[in-house]
Amino acid sequence: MRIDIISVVPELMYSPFAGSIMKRAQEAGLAEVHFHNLRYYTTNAYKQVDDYPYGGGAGMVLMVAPIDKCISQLKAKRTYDAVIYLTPDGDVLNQGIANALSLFQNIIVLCGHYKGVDQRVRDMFVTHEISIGDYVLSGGELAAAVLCDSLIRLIPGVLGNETSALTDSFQDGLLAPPVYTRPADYNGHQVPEILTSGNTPKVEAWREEQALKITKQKRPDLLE
Ligand code: 6GU
Repeated sequence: MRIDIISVVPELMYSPFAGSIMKRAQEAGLAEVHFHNLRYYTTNAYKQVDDYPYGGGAGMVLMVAPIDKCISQLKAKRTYDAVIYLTPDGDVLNQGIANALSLFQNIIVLCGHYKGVDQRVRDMFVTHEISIGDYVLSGGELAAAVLCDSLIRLIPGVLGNETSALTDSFQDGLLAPPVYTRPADYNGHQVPEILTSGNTPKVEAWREEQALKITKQKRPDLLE
C-alpha cells in the first residue's frame, strides 16, 4: 500500500511512523508513506495556503488551489483508489471501515487544519470522509496517524503469526480476553490455572468465554 499524506504540519506525524509496526512495514516494503507539505504547493506570491472564510467568522480555511496542485501532481503519476479527508464530521472510524480501506493499493490522506478545507475540495476530490471519534482535535494529523496505523497493521505480512490481527479486539466483533505472562504467581496473585494447563482447546474455549463476558460487561452495544 502506498499512502500520500497531505498536511500543513506534516512534522506532527513523523514519529508515529518512525517506530514499531509502521516502521517495520515500511522497511519490509509493505507500506510506502510519503508526506507532502501543503506549503510547497502554494500558487500565489504570498505562499498562502489558507484564507479568511467568505461570510466572516472565526478561523482560517485551507484554500482549494494548493490542494488541487498537490493532488493533481500525485494523480498524474499513478491511479488512486481513494482520497480520504480527515474531519470531525466524517464517518466514525471502526474496524469494518479499516478492513475495507486496507485493501486499497494507493491512497491520498488529506489532513484538515484550522477551520477545515474549502468545501469545493471535498466536492471535487474527496472520496471518503473519516473522523476518529466524537471529540475535537486541532487538526486531522493525529487522526491520520491513527487511521494509517489501523490500515497498515492489516496489510498481509505486516504482523507475524504471533501478533496476528485476527486476534485483535474488535476483529471478531468482541473485546480481547485478558492475557498473562510469567511469573505464574506474583505475590499471591495467580494466573488462571487453565492457561498453564497446556490444554489448547480448553484455553481457546476459556478465551472465547472471557471475550464474551468482557464484551457484555464493557461494551454491550457491540453484541446488539
Ligand atoms: Cl479527523 N479531525 C479533527 N480536527 N478532529 C477530530 C477528528 C478529525 N476526529 C475526531 N476529532
